[in-house]
Amino acid sequence: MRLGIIGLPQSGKTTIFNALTRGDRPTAMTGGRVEVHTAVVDVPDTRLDRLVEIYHPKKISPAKVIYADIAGLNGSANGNSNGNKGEISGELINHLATMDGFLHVVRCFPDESVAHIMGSVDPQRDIANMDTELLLSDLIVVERKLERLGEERKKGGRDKAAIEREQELFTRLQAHLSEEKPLREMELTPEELKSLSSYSFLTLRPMLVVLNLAEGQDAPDVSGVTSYDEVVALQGQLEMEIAQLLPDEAKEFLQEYGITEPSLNRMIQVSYDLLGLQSFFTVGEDDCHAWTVERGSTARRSAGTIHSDLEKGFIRAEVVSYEDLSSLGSLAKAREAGKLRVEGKEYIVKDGEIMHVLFNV
Ligand SMILES: Nc1nc2c(ncn2[C@@H]2O[C@H](COP(=O)(O)OP(=O)(O)OP(=O)(O)O)[C@@H](O)[C@H]2O)c(=O)[nH]1
Ligand SMILES: [Mg+2]
Repeated sequence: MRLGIIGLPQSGKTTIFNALTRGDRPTAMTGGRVEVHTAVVDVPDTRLDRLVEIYHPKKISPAKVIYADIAGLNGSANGNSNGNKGEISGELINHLATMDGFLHVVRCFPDESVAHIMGSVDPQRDIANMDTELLLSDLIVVERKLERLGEERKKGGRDKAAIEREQELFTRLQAHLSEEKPLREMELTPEELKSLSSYSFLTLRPMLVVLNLAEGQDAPDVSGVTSYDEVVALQGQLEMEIAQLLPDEAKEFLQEYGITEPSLNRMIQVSYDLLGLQSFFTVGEDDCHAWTVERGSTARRSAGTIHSDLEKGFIRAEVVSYEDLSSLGSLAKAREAGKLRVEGKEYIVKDGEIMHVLFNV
């Protein structure tokens, strides 16, 4: 699963990317150039920490998400402060199209020494501009498709009913986008969604707004701008500095500031949720492992993420909730207490459950 970090130039994308990766990429101006950096990031999970406490495994395997720092969008669909209007370049679209969701970093920090492309700091305006830019990009795709369908219909060739069905769908998309509403807010059937999957519509993907605050700054109210799914606020620069400290130093630092958990962790968890993902665990002295599955996955499908043999030869799974295992302290005790359930292949696995799969190939 891949999440794209987008935002206006100099909004703090690379700063937050560095915080995520404990990296130190230069946060210098990319000058509007398209530039992409990718990294695999562990999803922090206090439940996995607790399981590690119980098992002391040789190996710890957290869930992972890929983040990409994507520079190059400039929110200029409506014209920027220089009056420049622009379409998103093909190169940039290609990068954006490979993402499963977006984190929109919005500058809130005031800093005279960091130039703002719009000449002033205004989070509401920047959110709206980015939304519009993505929306217009989708609208262009829809309108081109409608033109082509019109021509196809005149020429004949393909099945007329199929063309009409597509025309009907794309006309609905056009109407929706024209009302400045992202496609993810549209009611689409699974078949329609599937037929759209080859078009890489940007506003179909989930969107998390990340308010990048200065140290001690209160988060502005952006509830009036409604087209994102979730919003988190964090102090980008501070989070980056914490991430670059050694773990012990970071702990001390957090205590000093009275922070129980860095907001960055929350941002990662929220983005994981936003992608419709959940974790289940396998435990043992060799490995405590968080596995990623889509919410609503069956036990058999989930077993397949561990290994395809487990899916093919699935017999049954022993399942215990995280809460029960955490309080009872071992699978054996959970079994004694009758908390270890035996579930079949169609069982819908819940977030945080610990699973032991029995299989035969
Ligand atoms: N004061 C302050 N400065 C910040 C903060 N976050 C980023 N900056 C500064 O803002 C500038 C831009 O930050 P970057 O992280 O490079 O921003 P970007 O979005 O990656 O910029 P481009 O790659 O050019 O689009 C740098 O000089 C950062 O040091 C913050 O939370 N507070
Ligand atoms: Mg950058």
